[in-house]
Amino acid sequence: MSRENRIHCAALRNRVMSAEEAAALIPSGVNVGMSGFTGAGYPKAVPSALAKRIMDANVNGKHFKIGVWTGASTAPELDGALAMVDGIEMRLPYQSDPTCRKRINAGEMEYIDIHLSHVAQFVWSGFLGKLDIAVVEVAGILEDGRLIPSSSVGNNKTWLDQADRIILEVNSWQSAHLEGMHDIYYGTQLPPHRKPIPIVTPADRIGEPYLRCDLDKVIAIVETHSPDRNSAFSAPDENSRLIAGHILEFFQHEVRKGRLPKDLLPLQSGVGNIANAVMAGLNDGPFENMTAYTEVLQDGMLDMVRSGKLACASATAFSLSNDALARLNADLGRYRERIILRPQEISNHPEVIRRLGVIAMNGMIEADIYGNVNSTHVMGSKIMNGIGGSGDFARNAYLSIFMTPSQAKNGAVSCIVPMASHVDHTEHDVQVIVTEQGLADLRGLSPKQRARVVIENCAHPDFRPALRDYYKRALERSPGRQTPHLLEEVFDWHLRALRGEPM
Ligand code: 0RQ
Repeated sequence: MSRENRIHCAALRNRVMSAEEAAALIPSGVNVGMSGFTGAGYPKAVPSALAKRIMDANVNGKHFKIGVWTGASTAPELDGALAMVDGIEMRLPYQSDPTCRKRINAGEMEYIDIHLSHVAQFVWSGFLGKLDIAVVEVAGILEDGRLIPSSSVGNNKTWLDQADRIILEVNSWQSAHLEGMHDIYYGTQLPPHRKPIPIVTPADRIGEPYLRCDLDKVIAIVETHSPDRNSAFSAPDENSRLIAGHILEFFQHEVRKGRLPKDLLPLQSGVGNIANAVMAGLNDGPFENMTAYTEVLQDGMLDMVRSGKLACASATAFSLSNDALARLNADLGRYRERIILRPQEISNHPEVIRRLGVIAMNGMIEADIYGNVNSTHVMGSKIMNGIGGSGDFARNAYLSIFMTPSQAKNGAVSCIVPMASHVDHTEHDVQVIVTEQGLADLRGLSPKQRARVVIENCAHPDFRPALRDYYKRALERSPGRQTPHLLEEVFDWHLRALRGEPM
């Protein structure tokens, strides 16, 4: 992408400055709403300049920290840089940065893990305190001051609306052809004034292609020319291929039974390699004319748009490898007709997800034999990333599927356990569990019936005998119980793993 003038608003031209000058306008102690969602559309220059400033302040013995609110995960230039200098007091709502994760688990950074669809309304309602400053990347500024959104929308509408002061990063690396792809809905209200969100198919556009911005609040504009994170996906491994295969077979079965239409229902797909592999499987599979109502659009889904398998994809962000991005940019005009990027309170809106009948497919850390799912914590107390949108989708989906390899840590850890060490999605919101071993369809099963199917279909053969033994003894102890457990040993599995022994 060439460097070009993307600032067409004459009134804002005199607010252009360097990243260092803009960072100097952010004082310690403020809450900053930054753009960025799964490595796309985050500010590339101001956070790093601010990190440098924080480091200098720390050297001089000053305590400089800010609250960082985003759409979801960002990149080393934002989360990484600020966490490295211990500059984040409070982080929300989803992160996946290794340094952030370390700081959170060391008690050096507070972290609030909330459903992605809730963030905007929490801020509108004032539950999170005052939003002082917005730092938002855009692809350009129109003559009248409206903003062309970047490769993610996330919470940007809310940040621009709610913050007292605004810093814009105008990134000429982002394709100018993004213009027109977004659908920013300005009709959301707080109760008791809420109206229905008028989306009845994933392709519906209900808003406008630009972000509105009060020009009087803009205190700085920084021009950048820097790429998004664009991490490569690994080629689907054997486990991912098997998981994708089980899901495809299950969909075909559901279509034969008349429980899913032959073009399926709108797909939601979580982050990571397994989710990407499932999309690759669907791209090679028998279904045509599918749609997606999701939050992240990864390589696999982009390939499905390209092949025509996916008629339309609605999301809030891209999360692409460099190769996929090159394919997108080479033909963005064509993709723009079939891809819509929306604010995350709409991409993840429970009302819309329920109405459309979304098929939700998300990764997990572990599930227990009764179908409770842990998406966020390792061994019950260490945060991995966060719940992200998985709760928004799983709770409201027509079909909610969770997937994981049956084992982690080179076979030392079973991802099917007697009792999940932390629960993000209860048995009531989990309908299908899939591992490379097989698929457990839990719909219509009681807890005791579920336990048998989860152990026999999903657990790794190395752990199956111990799980059978646990369940058998729990049942013998209390045959009449709704959900039999041996409370005195239920976390022995995790305790063994914490001691470095095989579970
Ligand atoms: O850690 O890399 O240190 O070894 O967890 O595991 O197998 O690489 O799986 O990348 O698909 O992530 C749930 C974290 C899975 C993700 C989670 C360890 C494992 C490894 C990652 P190491 P994998 P994935 C839309 C939806 C919540 C948010 C969500 C996630 C690391 O899917 O963040 O769904 N989901 N959002 O070794 C101990 C176990 C383990 C384990 C895995 N049982 N015990 N460690 N690991 N299982 C997107 C957004 O909302 C933005």
